[in-house]
Amino acid sequence: MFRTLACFFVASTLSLSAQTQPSGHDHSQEIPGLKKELFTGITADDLLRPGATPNSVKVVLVATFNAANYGMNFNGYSHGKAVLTVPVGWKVDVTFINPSPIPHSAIVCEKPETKKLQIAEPYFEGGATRKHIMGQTMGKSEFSFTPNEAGEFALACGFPSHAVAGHWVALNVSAEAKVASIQFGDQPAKEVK
Ligand SMILES: [Cu+2]
Repeated sequence: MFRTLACFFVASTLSLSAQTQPSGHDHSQEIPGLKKELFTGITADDLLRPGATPNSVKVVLVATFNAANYGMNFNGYSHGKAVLTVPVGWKVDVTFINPSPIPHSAIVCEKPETKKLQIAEPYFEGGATRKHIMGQTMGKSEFSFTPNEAGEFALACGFPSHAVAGHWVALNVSAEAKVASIQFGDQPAKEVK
């Protein structure tokens, strides 16, 4: 925990200097020590795919996908910069993969909860990896939940201090949407089919 926090503060300092020297830091590089076979072939598009059954989606979250945000990303995205939109009542099947020796986890929470150091429990029943506060390393796990309420949520890392450091993607549960869609950064949202 202390090491993680220390790491985060160093990362914040580095991030500030990177902003003043845009050419100085390459976010596309990989973090060493990853068990790469755990996520071979997985891309950012795997954050949201059609599910195996109607009215469901498949979400693959890879923690430490690359070096962006010092590894505290899902499939390369952090700070809610990938936005998953799912119609209310659809089932969300999540595969969580952490190829790194640093613990991470995944939990569905209300968007403002990402500002907290610790997220107590998933907002929707079943919506977290086991022992999300402890996290898990070098492995894969699955969970499912069905959001029965519209609103702005997040799929966040539940390891203490990671969400507040940006380790989360946004999840909008929509009463209006008829299909699932995903938006990366400033790009237009695209339907998932
Ligand atoms: Cu994390």
